Amino acid sequence: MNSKPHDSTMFRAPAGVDDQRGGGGRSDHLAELRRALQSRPRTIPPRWLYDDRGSELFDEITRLAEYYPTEAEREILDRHAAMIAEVSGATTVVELGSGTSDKTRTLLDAFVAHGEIRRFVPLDVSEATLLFAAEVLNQRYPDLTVEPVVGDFTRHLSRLPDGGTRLVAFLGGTIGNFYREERRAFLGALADVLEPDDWFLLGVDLVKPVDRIMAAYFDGQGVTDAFIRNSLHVINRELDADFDVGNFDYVPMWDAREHRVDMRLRACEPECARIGALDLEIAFEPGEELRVEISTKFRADELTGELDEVGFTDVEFLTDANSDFGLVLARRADRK
Ligand code: AVJ
Repeated sequence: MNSKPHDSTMFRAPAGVDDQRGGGGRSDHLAELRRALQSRPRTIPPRWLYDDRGSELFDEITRLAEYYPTEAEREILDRHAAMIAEVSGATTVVELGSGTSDKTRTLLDAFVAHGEIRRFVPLDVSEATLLFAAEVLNQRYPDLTVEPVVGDFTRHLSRLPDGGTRLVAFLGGTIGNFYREERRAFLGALADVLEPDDWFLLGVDLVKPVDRIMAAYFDGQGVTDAFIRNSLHVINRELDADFDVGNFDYVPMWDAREHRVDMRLRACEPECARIGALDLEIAFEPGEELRVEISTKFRADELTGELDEVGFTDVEFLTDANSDFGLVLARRADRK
């Protein structure tokens, strides 16, 4: 990558900022959205959920009484972070996705106390988020090198820096957003960039009685409804579109075969939406649906099998007292 003109002494310029050759630029996202809107059922890729308002709404979701995953994962991390630091002996911790959460701090506190960590690498699509995270973390952990990488974890895992023993954390259950094939591709790509004896720490929501799951995605205050609906506001604003956001109902469904929540928007009245930036018009019949997000729930044995298939080994499944959520620690197997 080209050097930036104003490297700060506090942190290096994030890798990847000047490098759009690997894809992941706006035109990729537009092409992806066009395909998604024209497929059946029509879909919207989850990236369109997260503008500033979307991030705020998701934050609000994590504080809802019905939304159990955040607390459950925190409980597991509180209990096991020290063991994870010790067993892995990682000298570099990588976090895919957000970089300033208190979960990151729980993890880093344990690694710093253990004494082997040298470097923290947050990977995120937002350069602003990364620079803020780097600054906060540099204050809290003066002996740690914070080396942010701008990138999309579905495309830019090759941007992760080499060296030492690495532990890659992918928390929060975000992997539940992937379809089966996307998940396999992601896990395979991650296994491919890791060296034998590097580690993977993965947060996953677990299969449980459906009423508890659905309560978490159909909360009484309508926060999840607003969060899913916000994707249309984002597309309207960023892509010169004219979706009539109020013409859609939020309908979360449980897909028992794939054990996942399927979050859709359903058109009430006929609608013809125009997306200026795509030069595309889409007609909705009343009742026609737009799938915005899925949230897959996992069984320990199935996930262990998937990890094993792509090249992870020694899979250890940690759960909270209620067995609501899983934190999976796995090691990259030796290459044969
Ligand atoms: C951020 C993907 C883990 O699937 O539970 C929460 C997103 N969507 N409520 C999840 C979400 C609606 C969340 N993840």
